[in-house]
Amino acid sequence: MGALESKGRTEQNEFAKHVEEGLSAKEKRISSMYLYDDEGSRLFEEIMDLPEYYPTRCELEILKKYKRTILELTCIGTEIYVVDLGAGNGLKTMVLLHYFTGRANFKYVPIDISKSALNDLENNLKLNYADLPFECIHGEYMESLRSMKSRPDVRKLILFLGSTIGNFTFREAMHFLSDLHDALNKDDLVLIGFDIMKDPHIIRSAYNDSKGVTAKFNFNLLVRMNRELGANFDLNNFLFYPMYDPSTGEMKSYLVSKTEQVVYFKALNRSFQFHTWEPIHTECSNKYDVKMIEELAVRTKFEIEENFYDSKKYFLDSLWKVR
Ligand code: AVJ
Repeated sequence: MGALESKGRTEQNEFAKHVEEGLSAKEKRISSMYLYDDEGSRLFEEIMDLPEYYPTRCELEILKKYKRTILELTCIGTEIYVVDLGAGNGLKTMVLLHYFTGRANFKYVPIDISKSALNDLENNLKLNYADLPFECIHGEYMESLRSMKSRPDVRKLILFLGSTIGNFTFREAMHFLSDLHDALNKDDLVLIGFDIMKDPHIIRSAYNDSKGVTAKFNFNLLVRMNRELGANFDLNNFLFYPMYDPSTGEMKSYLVSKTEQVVYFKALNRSFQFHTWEPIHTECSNKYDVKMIEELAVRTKFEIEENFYDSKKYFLDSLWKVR
C-alpha cells in the first residue's frame, strides 16, 4: 500500500511541477497529456461518438477494410507482439485483433498512461475476448518499448492510432519517431494514424462541437487542477477557443481568461496572474499531408510500406517498417 501511495504522490508532484513551469512561461501552456484523468478519458470517449468528430469513424473504416493486408505485411510465421500505444478503450484495435485471431501467433500488449482506461480495457478483454493473449502495461511508451528490444525473435507491430501523433509538433513528432525507431528491431512495423488536411470548416467543427463536449474536456483540466493542486479556478472566468491554421495544419485549443484575475494554488503555495484575454494553450491536434508524412518517415529512418485511406480521404493509417 505504501508503494502505491508514494507512486500517487510522485505523479502528483510531476503534475504540480509541470503546471508551475507551464503557467510561469511567457505563453502559458499545459501539456495535453494531463487532459486524461479519469473524467478526461471518459469525456474523450464521448467525443469519439460526436457526429462532428470524424477521425474515429474514418479510422475504423480503414482498419475494417485493410486488416487482411495489414496482417499479410506484418508477416505470418513468426511470433508477433501487437503493441498498442495509448490504447484507450481499444475498440478500434479489436477489429484487427479479431481478424488476427487464429491467423497469427500474437500477443496483444496495450500501453496507456491512464490506469482507469487500462482497467476498462482489461475487463473488456476478459469478458469478450477470453482467448486473446494479452499483457497490459501501465506507463510511458518508450520505457516500456525499450524493455522489449531484447526479443528480436518477436516481430512487433506498433499501433499508434487515432491521430495521437497530432498532439506533437512536427519537431516533437520527429523526435518521438526517432526514439521509437531506436527502441525497435529491424523489420518491426509501425501503423500510425494521421488526420489529413481537409476543408478547414470540417476540422474546426470536430474540435468545436455543438454539444460542447470538447469544451468540457478542456475545462476539465481546470477542474483537475482545483482538485489535485488545490487551485481556485473559477470556470466562469474562462472560455474555450479552438483554432485551425490551414497553412500549417496546426489545430490548437486554448482556455482564455475573460478577465484580469489571480489564481492561487495551495499545492504550489503561490499564485498566477492571468491578464484579460490571456490564453492557456491546452492541446495541439495537428493535421498532415502526404508530403509531410513522407518527410517524417525519411528523417526518422523508416520506410513507408503502404498508406491506407478511408473513402473520403479524411484520415490515413500509414504502415512503416524499420529499415
Ligand atoms: C486523442 C489526441 C487524437 O487531438 O483529435 C479530441 C484528442 N481533443 N477532441 C485529437 C481530442 C479534442 C484527440 N487525440
